[in-house]
Amino acid sequence: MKVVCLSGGVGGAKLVRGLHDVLPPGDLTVVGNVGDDVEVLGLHVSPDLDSVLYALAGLNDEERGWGRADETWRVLGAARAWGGEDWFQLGDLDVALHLVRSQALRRGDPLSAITRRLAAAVELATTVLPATDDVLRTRIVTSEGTFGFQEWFVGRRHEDDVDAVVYDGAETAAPAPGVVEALRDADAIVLAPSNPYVSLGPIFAVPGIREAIGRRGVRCIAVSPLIGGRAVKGPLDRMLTRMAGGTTPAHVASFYDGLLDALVIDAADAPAEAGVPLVVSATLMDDRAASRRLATVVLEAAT
Ligand code: FO1
Repeated sequence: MKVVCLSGGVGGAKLVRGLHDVLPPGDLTVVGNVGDDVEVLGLHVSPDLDSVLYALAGLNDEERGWGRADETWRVLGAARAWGGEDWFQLGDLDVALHLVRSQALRRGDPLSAITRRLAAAVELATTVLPATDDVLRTRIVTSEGTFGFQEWFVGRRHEDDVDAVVYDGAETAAPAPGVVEALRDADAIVLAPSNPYVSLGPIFAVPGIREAIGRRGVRCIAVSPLIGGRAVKGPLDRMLTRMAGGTTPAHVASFYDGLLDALVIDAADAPAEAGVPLVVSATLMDDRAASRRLATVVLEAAT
């Protein structure tokens, strides 16, 4: 069963890992967000693609939610001592990946080709595609100004209320090679429990991706990123309250605007009415077994 999963970082990567575990090898394609990519110390960092790669390779730090397990921070400390920027924490092991990617980008290789090589280096059967090879950056509009995503999220600890989210470069971006084809050939499409504004929004903003999902003849299932109306991690509940008017399943479903055949919600959000069929399950993925269980529920809803 060929499945395409659109995913952001931390929460999305947990479902991706579950899908990867329960599907036959090679049946999963992940389309990842690049809107929160950032340049730090001259290195190109793709946090969401990296969260997916690290989770699939079993290299991720479960506790922190991003970056690698058994990480050390000596490079960052040394860079700080030389007067370098240290607002965005790059671990020593993590830096290795950014060095390899940045060198290849400078050589002119597309991000999709680089990501394919990185996935091959850790022998992943799952295909990981950036939504686009073009430069697309999420910007956060607040009353204090407009900030790059990481500047707001990490630098300002996502404390400013968000008035709007914009996707710089989206209008002229094209889907990365393989994205539209994977959506066209999929037996099911899954929208991971990622922040709709800043993780899935930038993917939908690439012309051709939402349209390809709209054209599908297969089921499209989303997993709500909220549990009991609260974000498991991050600012989504505040963003939804301010920009969509609430944090019920109906508010989550409204973001996907006619694309969904079902929304998987946590038992803590049921009963509810969302204008789409709801599947009630336990959606907290606090270990690998929970990721597999939720992936199984999603795949049942998708068939
Ligand atoms: N998140 C933080 O809150 N602080 C950091 O210093 C930080 C560094 C970082 C480095 C590499 C990486 O792949 C992710 C990193 N993240 C950090 C997480 C990241 O900002 C967000 O989780 C995602 O961009 C949101 O999807």
